Amino acid sequence: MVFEGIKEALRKFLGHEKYEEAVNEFIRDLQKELIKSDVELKLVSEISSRIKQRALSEKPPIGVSRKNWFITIVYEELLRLLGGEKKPVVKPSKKPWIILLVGLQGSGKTTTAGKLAYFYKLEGYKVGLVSADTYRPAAYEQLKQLGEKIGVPVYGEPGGQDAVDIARKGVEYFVQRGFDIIIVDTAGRHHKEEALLEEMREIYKLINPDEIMLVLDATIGQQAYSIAKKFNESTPIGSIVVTKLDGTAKGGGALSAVAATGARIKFIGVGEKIEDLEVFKPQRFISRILGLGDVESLVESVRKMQLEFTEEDAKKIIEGKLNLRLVYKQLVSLRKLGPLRKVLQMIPGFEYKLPMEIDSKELEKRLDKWIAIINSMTYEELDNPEIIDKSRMKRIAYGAGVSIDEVRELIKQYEAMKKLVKTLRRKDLLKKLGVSLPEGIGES
Ligand SMILES: Nc1nc2c(ncn2[C@@H]2O[C@H](COP(=O)(O)OP(=O)(O)OP(=O)(O)O)[C@@H](O)[C@H]2O)c(=O)[nH]1
Ligand SMILES: [Mg+2]
Repeated sequence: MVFEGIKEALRKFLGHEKYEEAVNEFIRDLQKELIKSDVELKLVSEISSRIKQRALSEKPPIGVSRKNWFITIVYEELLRLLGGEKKPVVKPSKKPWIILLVGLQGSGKTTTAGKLAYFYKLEGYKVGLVSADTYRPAAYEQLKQLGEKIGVPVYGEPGGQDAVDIARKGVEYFVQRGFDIIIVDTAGRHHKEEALLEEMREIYKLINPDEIMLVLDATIGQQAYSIAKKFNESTPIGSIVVTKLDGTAKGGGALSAVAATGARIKFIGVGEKIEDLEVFKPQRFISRILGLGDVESLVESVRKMQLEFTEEDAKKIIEGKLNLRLVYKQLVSLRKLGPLRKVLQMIPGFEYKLPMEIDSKELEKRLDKWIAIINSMTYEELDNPEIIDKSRMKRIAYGAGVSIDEVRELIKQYEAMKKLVKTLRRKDLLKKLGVSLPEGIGES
């Protein structure tokens, strides 16, 4: 698997004690891994300096621990390398849709033509295949056999010489018969690249395809970048298929071809069989190489940080069922409302109790710290704060980027808060404050 070592690097990062050192070490490991899997050197240096710059200068959003923030940055930058967030569109936007497959010799064009035909057929499209390869002796036979296996008609001229003419006639043939998708396989068997590119250009001009797909062999290494660039200069590449990603750790070159063309990887080939084609999902791919099952949803939650403090939560607090999760939600909701002083002033009965000298900025800072601290606790710790011993405190403090004393302080505050709620209940103060209690609560 490509980028296999990134997982290990991230694991190391998470166990590290000092943030800056951890970042630097992770970046070194990442560079090694990207180079090992043939990502182009310029891209390697670009991505590492971006990650470093962001990790050391950007501040995590409120409520996000530095560790999680860092993972988010790595995720986003890897995603950028692969062309960004947008999912590839595999559904043709018109009919007929003509796909021209291009690529070097042996890259997997013919195999991919068959796989694509099968994929689209299963999606309910009427698909035709055209063999415009007059160089490989048995090219037409190869495609015809594939077509027969999946019940897709193949146009070709055994022994034909003029690839450009065959391509034109093949497309015409299927268009006249009302086919939805027409896939044109071309030759890669040129000794000189220039002649190959020229033939491709001619076919391109004549059949006017809706999509040019570049087929890239994952094992090709660093050259992938320049090959993709060259193809793109001669005919505008619309999408990329990376083949043979099964069983190679060196797909980085092919994956970084995206950066050379601006085209998106649409499919990946993961085996020799006709069904071994996958729609490429960059998000899932990156989650997989980061080895954190659920990076996607982590990133999602880091971005949103939308926690609503519900009425039910309020009821729980009044009932004395206060726990750190509730405190957390409350803190985050509070912070989302805006400047603290204003917020406090909106609470009836509170305005005159606010001493003038209170430094709301200072308070805000403290709240932000608390949020970060709670954020680096485990669910178990949130539910039973009493299990938080010295070594847990140390871990939490590191994750939140605060001192151990600050963690201890929060827990103390929490205990005090819990006691206060109990007192309020007992003394029936809540009623006086205008908070109506649910039936049977607050009488104890
Ligand atoms: N493991 C693996 N093998 C593949 C994949 N795609 C293609 N191949 C193999 O790669 C070899 C070349 O595939 P072709 O489809 O003939 O390549 P081509 O680009 O059409 O080659 P030319 O027509 O000579 O330019 C064949 O042995 C395929 O079985 C893949 O995703 N995984
Ligand atoms: Mg072929």
